[in-house]
Amino acid sequence: MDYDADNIFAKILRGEIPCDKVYEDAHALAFRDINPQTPVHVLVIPKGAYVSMDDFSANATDSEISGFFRAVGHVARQLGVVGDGYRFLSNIGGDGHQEVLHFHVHIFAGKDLGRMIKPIDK
Ligand code: DGP
Repeated sequence: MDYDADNIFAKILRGEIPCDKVYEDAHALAFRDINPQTPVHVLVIPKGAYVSMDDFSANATDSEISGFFRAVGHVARQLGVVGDGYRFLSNIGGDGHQEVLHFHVHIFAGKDLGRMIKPIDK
């Protein structure tokens, strides 16, 4: 799938629309989700143009990958959620219900998050 430079996170990266910024460095930008699902719900996105985790893991440089995942860990520590715990998650494609086609991870925290996913029917 081709990267659409007009996706909403690309616009946030270019400063064309605002965000509630939590952290930024050379590799990543973190900001609060517009529709929080948990008391703490932050999105971390790479600065490069990657559609999804699949695209990022296949095509990003080692520097981009290490810089991005170090930033995710830094954001969690900055948010103060490591002690109680948190979840990070990335939706990919149709079954994953990815809405925004710029790779991002969600950081969910601030409450007991329960089971990871709804178990399949037996
Ligand atoms: P998903 O692609 O399904 O992993 O989730 C996309 C998330 O992005 C969803 O939780 C809502 C959030 N979101 C969508 N548009 C905006 C926006 O303009 N600003 C912010 N801060 N979050 C957004």
